[in-house]
Amino acid sequence: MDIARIAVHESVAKACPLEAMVAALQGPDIPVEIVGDDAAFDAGDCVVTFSPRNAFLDAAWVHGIRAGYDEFDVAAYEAAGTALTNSTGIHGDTVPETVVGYLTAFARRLHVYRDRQRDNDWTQEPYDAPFTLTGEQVCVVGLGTIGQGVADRADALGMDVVGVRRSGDPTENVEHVYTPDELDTAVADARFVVLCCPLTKETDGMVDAALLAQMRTDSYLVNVARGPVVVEDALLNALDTGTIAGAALDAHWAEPLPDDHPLWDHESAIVTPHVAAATSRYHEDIAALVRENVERATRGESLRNRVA
Ligand code: NDP
Ligand code: 7N6
Repeated sequence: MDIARIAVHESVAKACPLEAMVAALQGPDIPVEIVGDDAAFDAGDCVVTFSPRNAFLDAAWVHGIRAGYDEFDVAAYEAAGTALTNSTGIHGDTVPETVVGYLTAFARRLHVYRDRQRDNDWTQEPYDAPFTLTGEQVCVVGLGTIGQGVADRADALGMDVVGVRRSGDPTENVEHVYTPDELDTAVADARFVVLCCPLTKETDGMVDAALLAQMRTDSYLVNVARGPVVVEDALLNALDTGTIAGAALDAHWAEPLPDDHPLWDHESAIVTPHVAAATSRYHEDIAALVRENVERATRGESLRNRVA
């Protein structure tokens, strides 16, 4: 594959400044330019993008700057012979650190005190509300780059770590690995269930009313995966009725989360605007992946992170 141009689609601005991405991708040989929705592509193009567009199918290769590629039509890429790569592998610190933040907030009640601080309110939580992460069980659903990072940190905090992955393969710092058909059992004893899996036809709606009912009433759900992995009404009902104790959501059913969405005002929910992976060096991490693959393409080698 001979790459003659790297086209940075304007949707990249959803994750990082376009100019920073262009600068990070600059090399001696291949021109890098920003393109909009009116651009045309050909077999010399590598497109770097946040969102899919039909016109990208005319390029040689499209790089999605997210780990999740659920918005891309993989079959169309395969039919067109256009390579599609994703950005898994770069979120092993950012997202897990955010998850540790959610877990710590719930255990030490930090989200409650931040709310009260706005009203100069000194009220302390009931004696039996705070707990320590140490000794609590976390179930990590999806044990790839992000799930492994969560498991490593949870283990270091003295938590009891179980997890779920398709293969069921043993995983470092995870005491017991379940397969997806054992999800009910996997979540049953956990104080925290952390979703770190991709959105696929298997995971769409995976966390439904029945699964939430399997969880402990004092447990917390964390979703850093994709909104539709969780059934929206089922979660809202579970929070309202005390089926579970709370939830932290970075990934939502509609983004931005609508102004009038009940989650905004739910005191047992932590809502973040899909920023679990945000960092001031996101453009550099993406550019390193793209540059490595440009070199591979030049040498006629297979692309890293190729998903179509
Ligand atoms: P990886 O591909 O490294 O890991 C995915 C993991 O999910 C694998 O362990 C895989 O199992 C597991 N998995 C797949 N299907 C299922 C299933 N049905 N049940 C349980 N586990 C399953 O991906 P990443 O860790 O890089 O990212 C995971 C997802 O997180 C992304 O697809 C994206 O949707 C989301 N994400 C969100 C971010 C945010 O900002 N909130 C940032 C980055 C990613 P196996 O190992 O057996 O194949
Ligand atoms: C953008 C990260 C992913 O799948 O959802 C995340 O990688 C987006 C900063």
